[in-house]
Amino acid sequence: MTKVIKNGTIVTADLTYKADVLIDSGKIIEIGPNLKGDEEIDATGCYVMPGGIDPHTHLEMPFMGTYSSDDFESGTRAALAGGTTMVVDFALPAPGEGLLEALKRWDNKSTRAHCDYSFHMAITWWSEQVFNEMKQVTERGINTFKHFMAYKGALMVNDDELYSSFKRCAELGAIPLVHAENGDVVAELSAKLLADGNNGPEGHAYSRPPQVEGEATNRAIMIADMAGVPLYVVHTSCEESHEAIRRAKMQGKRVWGEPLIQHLTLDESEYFDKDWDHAARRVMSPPFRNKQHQDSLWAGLASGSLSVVATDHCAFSTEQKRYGVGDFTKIPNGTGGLEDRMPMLWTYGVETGRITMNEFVAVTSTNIAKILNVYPKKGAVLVGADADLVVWDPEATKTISAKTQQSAIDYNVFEGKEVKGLPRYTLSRGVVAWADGKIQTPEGHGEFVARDPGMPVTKALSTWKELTAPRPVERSGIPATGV
Ligand code: DUC
Ligand code: ZN
Ligand code: ZN
Ligand code: ZN
Repeated sequence: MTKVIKNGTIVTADLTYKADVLIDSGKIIEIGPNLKGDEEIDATGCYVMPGGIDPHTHLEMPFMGTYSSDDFESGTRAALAGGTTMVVDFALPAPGEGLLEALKRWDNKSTRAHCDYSFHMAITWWSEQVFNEMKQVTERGINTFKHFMAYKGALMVNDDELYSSFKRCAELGAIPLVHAENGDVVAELSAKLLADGNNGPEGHAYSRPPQVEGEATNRAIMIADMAGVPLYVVHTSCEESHEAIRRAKMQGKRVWGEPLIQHLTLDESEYFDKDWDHAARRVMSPPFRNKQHQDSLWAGLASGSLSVVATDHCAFSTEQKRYGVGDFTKIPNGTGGLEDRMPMLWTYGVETGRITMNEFVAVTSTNIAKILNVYPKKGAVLVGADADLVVWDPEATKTISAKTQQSAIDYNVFEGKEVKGLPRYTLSRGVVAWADGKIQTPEGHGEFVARDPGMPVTKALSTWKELTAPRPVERSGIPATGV
């Protein structure tokens, strides 16, 4: 059975043109005018784009005394509703737990996915076991390792551990990811705020100023450089961090930055809402920033100094947020966004003229597919690629509301926002997965996407090491030692 998407305009990261797309057995088999197939999907008035890839989700994650509320079922349903056809979730070993042990838990949870998925592996502690298991993890098709420079006493790793793990990544051809915030300073500031009686959700923002993020981003970039490995900085939220990434790029380092749709469109005033619940629901790390930081992130997307727009989807209900009444450090950190990332970015980016349609495809799909080494299987409209596609209706509108969302939680941080630009159909490996406001693929349709170790980019990075390798100096006239 073949399927043909007819009368649409194909939009990729570099081209816009009219053509039909013929699909068989989950793959694109032909692109061109007047194609025929057994089944037709009408894309009149629509753009046909690569399905979105969200490389940053936390589904059913044990965190801060609870579990994030969207699991692989509701999370991937939300993804498809918003035009995203692949998510990359973080397998998170408890400190002391083996990586393969944690991976087993993620394998079990992800059997319920409606769309394709992959994992990053988090390094939350360091030992010979972790060193050895990193190789087995890459052999399972996971070529990215995440490091938390914050969450002291829980997930945080220190600089010696960062350097060891980054060097191991370099050996394995894997890429390290960092959550860049100075966890020591955050802990100090939090304690001081609480001691002074500032225990409300706004204390969360005060405890994590842009400087803690800028400092950690700079530090991670320098450590990655010394380890001879590229670096991917998750949730870049401020100019200080963006500046470090820009500078590194200008120096020829392979460093990528990932702003979130939340940081691009919501600002710090949310924390000063009179309603405790309103503010607490928006507590995430890093926190929302002011307009100048937002302008910096938008400029980064337009200029190419920032590469990917993600969500860090980590949804907690109002009830879970209330664990932090009287102590903001106990508010589970995280916000949702999987369903809204693409419509919000289209509305606030493409509709406003801040980014082009082609840049939209680049930052929601193609760039990350290349970084993660799954291009052109994913992130492409090309013959041979997986038919993970979105038929995007630029005229469709809706008002975002918790009442109609797919996410399992009881609110939406974008509540009331009017969006223009929505999926008419989302296809996952050639199967219509979202249509008519409903999920169409069953639980378990999603498959694990293995990613090759031996990233070409990591092999290209030997300059620093060669320039700075220790060389013995031949000396004459060695002074005599003391009497
Ligand atoms: N930040 C969050 O807000 N939630 C999950 C983890 C993180 O780093
Ligand atoms: Zn993080
Ligand atoms: Zn409110
Ligand atoms: Zn995260």
